[in-house]
Amino acid sequence: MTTTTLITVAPTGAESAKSDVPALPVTLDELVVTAKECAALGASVIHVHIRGEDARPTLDLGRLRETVAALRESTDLIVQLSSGGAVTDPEADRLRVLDAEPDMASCTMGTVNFGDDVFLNRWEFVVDLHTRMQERGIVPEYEIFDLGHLATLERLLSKHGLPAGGHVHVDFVMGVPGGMPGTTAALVACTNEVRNLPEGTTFAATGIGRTTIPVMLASLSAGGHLRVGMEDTVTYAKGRPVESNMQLVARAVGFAQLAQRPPMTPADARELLGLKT
Ligand code: KMH
Ligand code: ZN
Repeated sequence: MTTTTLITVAPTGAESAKSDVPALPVTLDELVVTAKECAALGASVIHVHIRGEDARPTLDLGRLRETVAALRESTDLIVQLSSGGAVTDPEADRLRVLDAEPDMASCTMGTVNFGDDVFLNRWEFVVDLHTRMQERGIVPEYEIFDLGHLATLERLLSKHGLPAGGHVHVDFVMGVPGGMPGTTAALVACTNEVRNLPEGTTFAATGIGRTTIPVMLASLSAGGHLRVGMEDTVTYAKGRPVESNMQLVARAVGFAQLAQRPPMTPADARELLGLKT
């Protein structure tokens, strides 16, 4: 089992409105301040969705490039752009995210019902994303919303080869209404399936909403890593809205320390994930 915990912060997402969640970082300045503070607490990766002037989700390439540059300039976090975007984003815009040349990008392994919406990830699109990332040396984080997505990943790797850097890292996104539940049983089912992936494959997990804490504890006890942040969690405890992403990262760091697997440094995370240093 790894002796340290890779902590990813997903500070913004594409689902919450700033008007509903005022603490959500939506401007570049808010994002940079959040990134610096989360890095100081122990995060090593930042999973980024950006917003436009109107605080609504956007995949505008110029803004994405500016964001990648600003995060690199002000932190040593690994910059992972979301290629998932919002459920309404067209495939071409999602592929264009790679032109912003992040260290990593998310790569979702299949279609899933997403609340009242559908998060569409056709096989041909998944192959296109994976192949373009291989060509450009962008390291994927494979997003797994359901058990079948791990079977899709096995198929993808056997037909189209390993990702850039050669290391496979997956993130179980649990508790989405329409995806797998955020339970220990579901996480164990996923870890059993991970055994069919290349040796050394690592996993992180995040639980949406009220599944945040059970998933965090299950992942740590199973030797996994953590993703936390306001993309996934806007309620800290019953009746208590999350005050900041730092509050969520601090809680994750506390749990990781209790598990005697303190936060991994960005340098160690780069090595683990097969990123060029
Ligand atoms: N916003 C969701 C529809 C990702 O970032 O790659 C997709 C998502 C996954 O958040
Ligand atoms: Zn995301």
